[in-house]
Amino acid sequence: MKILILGGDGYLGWPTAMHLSENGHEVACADNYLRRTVCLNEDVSPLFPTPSLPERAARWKSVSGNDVKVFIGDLTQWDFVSEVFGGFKPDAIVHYAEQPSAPYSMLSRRAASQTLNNNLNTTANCVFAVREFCPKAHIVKLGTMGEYGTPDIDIEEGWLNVEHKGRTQRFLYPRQAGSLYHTTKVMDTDMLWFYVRTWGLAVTDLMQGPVYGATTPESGDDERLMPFFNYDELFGTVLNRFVVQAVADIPLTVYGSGGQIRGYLNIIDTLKCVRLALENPASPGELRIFNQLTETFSVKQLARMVQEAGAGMGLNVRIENIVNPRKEAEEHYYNPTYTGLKDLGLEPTLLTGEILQSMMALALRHKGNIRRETIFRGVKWA
Ligand code: USQ
Repeated sequence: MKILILGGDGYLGWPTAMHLSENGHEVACADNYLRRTVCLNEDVSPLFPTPSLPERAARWKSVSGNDVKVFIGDLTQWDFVSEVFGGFKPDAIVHYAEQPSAPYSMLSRRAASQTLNNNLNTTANCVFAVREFCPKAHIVKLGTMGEYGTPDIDIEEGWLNVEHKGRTQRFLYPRQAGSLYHTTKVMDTDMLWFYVRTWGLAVTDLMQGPVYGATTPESGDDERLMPFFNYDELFGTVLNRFVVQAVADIPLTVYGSGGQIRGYLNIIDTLKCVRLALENPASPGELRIFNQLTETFSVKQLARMVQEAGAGMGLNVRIENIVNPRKEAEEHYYNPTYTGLKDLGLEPTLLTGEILQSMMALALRHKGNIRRETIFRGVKWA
């Protein structure tokens, strides 16, 4: 297939580009370097430097022989969107092109506005471009488990049958997001559902939990092919942060009691899930939703696992419960269904001490780059 990755420079975009091209697809990436720009503006940096997208594409070509086409520009601008879609004419689109940080979306009015403008306008432009340039193309959109929040009932895979006064209807499962970033993903889902009903688009919406890891089969140990590995408060997801804190002798920053449960997955499984969704597309007029996680943990469970894996490497990892800067339930029920992707063939890569130790070994190699002042700045929700 010809697959266009929107947000191809990001934490998941670049590894997905390599993975799909290695699996025989023709791949193009579009990105405006939003992540790089915001990191620069907010003075946070990844654990090791990440070459530009054309540099990574050239390196990937030299090691694998696979081409990845690169478009640099802003997908909120229609001229650029029409150049990319009109030029490449994809069979499928993977849409990652969003401001991905919950804390950043809560930082200031400006950051909130940037998150709204970027995330909603890229999704709208993607929908309009599909209609204009490739109406049969399948859109695979990255959503988030955070759209559902932490309801006191089981979380179904996207939809809920509601019986009311003797009649029934299938609705999108109720959403109650926990940050403005997560709210933009709820709005994306609503927008896509509207255009699926109205224009008959084929869409898969992947409700993904926090991802961890940096190494994929395609990157191997070559750090120039690895994604951004952020560990700062704005862009680091919790497990990547804990691994870096462990090697830097910074107490693990467990927010509040640490009873917050989320669904996690290894970056390797993100790639497998996205490929499975692409190779088994939704039908025209269908909004198909999968919950994309492989196991659930509370934050305190993760902290203990990191502590134990660190001990195995001779590290004395400390855990600190700090006042939670976010507004979220710290003790709650959490029981999501996640069978759809396994039914398509996903074999999960579960979290082990060995995986944690390999992440710590990577962090140890770059210990000198760790900027302690970026670990916690206390972006408050309320
Ligand atoms: N947490 C801590 N200590 C930390 C950082 C986080 O206790 O130092 C806690 C948070 O309070 C939260 C949990 O760990 O309860 C997960 O936080 P996170 O920062 O790893 O993830 P989150 O902000 O929810 O967002 C991340 C990604 C986002 C993705 C989402 C999946 O940034 O792109 O959509 O994970 S989910 O959370 O399931 O919606």
